[in-house]
Amino acid sequence: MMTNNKYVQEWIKEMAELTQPDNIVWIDGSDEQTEALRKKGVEEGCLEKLNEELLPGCYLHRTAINDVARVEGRTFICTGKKEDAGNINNWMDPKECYDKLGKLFRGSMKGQTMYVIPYSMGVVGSDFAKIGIELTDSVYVVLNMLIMTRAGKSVADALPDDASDFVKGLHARADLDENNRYICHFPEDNTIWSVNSGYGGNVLLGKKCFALRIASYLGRKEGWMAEHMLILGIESPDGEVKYVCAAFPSACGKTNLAMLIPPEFYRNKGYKVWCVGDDIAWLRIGKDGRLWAVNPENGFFGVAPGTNEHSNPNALASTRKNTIFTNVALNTDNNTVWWEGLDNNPPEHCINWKGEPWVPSMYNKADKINTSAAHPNSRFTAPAKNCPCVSKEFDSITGVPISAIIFGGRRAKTAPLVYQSTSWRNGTFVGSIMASETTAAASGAIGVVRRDPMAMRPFVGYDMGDYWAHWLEMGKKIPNPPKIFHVNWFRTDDEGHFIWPGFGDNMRVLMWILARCEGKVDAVETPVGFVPKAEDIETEGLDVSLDTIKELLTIDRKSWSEDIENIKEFYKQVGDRVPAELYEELAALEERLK
Ligand code: OXD
Ligand code: MN
Repeated sequence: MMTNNKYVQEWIKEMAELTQPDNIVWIDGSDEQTEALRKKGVEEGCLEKLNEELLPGCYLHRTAINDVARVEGRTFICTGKKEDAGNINNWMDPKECYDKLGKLFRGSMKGQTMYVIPYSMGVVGSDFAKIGIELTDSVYVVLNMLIMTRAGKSVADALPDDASDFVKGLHARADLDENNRYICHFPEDNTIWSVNSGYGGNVLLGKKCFALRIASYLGRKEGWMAEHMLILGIESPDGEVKYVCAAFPSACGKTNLAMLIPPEFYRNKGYKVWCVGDDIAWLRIGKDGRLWAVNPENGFFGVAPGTNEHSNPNALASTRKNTIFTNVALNTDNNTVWWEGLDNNPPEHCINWKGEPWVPSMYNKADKINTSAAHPNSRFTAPAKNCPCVSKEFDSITGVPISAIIFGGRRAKTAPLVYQSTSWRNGTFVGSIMASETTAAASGAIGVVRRDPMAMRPFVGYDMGDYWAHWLEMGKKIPNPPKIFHVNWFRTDDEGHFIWPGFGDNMRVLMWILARCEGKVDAVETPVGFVPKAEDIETEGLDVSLDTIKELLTIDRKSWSEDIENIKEFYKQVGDRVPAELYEELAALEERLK
């Protein structure tokens, strides 16, 4: 045992009695142990070593074909009272769930090793940091957790002997049976049980399960916030850095925005962008009355397809060493990796994500999942310190002060390029009505609106209405709160083409947002909030006309009015804990749109 903490010892003993591993190994975080585990992974066949010259320290892993994404339908919040989990979450009675999953865990580690991973979300020693322990039978999970979190002996040492408030995570692959796959959270016991999956978001328990679902519950209890947000800093030529957080639904480009490269116009002036985080922010009120943020993670678990020299050179650079790739294609000519959208040269000899030989002619846009070389949700797990634009404050124990919170969605018509809410309360409303439209996927309707409040729909560990109430409550407590904005990079013209160039040019919108925070620029009042005057969006070096900017900033009253009906239905679905203040905001918006 690496600790004298008797709560840890007893819990591990109990879990070992349940799962019956042949032996138990503590993860110490040393290079020697990590290297030995990589070798073991290769021997066992769960990892393939990639070209050491081109991709030093990099490995490829393939999950089971039926196990390639988070499974929201099999994710449960197990609170004593069903109402506390709310209508948006799946709920199971805790006792029933422990019994049901106990049967699946029983004996599941026979013949295997149980790894004990002590890890910290946040820098050890920071007021933000929280400790968890994950028990797993998967070497792949261990190696990913060593990248995604601060893990090992230093964390075990930091856990006081009498602490019982660590997060207890148990994971077993079992039979990878999708019909018995469960990702269950017991916020009242600080516990997470995950069984029958080997895919990242379901099994790297520090990430979505702890840092969002359990942490959001703790944040409400303790007066802070756990959010699905990137954190980035914009450095001006005089060296001052201002920070913003942004929440977008999954697969809407958070990693790209977090690592953006400023347009040449700004680069020449000396502006820089620094990445603090690409997925999760923990926010606390600082002594100075501002809201401060840390990224509790230590790596990036990014979507590979679409990542390239143009879309995100910093992310690509982050994956060139000590990275684990999951479900991408293997180029067998040189033992490197490839994915759709990396470049226009698919390898001639390649093994696809399913482990089968693949040639470029197999690709069929209408059936991406079955015909692409890399799975559309294939991933890289890369250390944050690999990122060329990682912030100097990445390891700061105080975090960074936040000037603006930015919500965003993928809307063809409804939302303008950017608008500013009129208050924290109105901003909370803006977050609560966040939505994205489905894209041209292989199956399913195009343009269906999915409401995804604060991008937290799958990640709030309690009732959504209570979560909104917590936002409103926080607003009353923060003396100097960030301003709240909404952006939409995805507005299209009548032919369905994107109007805004996106990527690095999104910085032009961020600059308007910062100017608003500093009171340096006027805005136009509209029914939904403040929008920029078209000429205040910097277009130097951009091939977009003033008329196009005007179009991007128009408020389409008809589509907003239609949206109101959808919002009302959604609020009804969330249920009777929706705060009255948000209904008032909704009524006021409806009135202004008339
Ligand atoms: C993620 C997600 O993997 O949001 O970050 O799905
Ligand atoms: Mn995410």
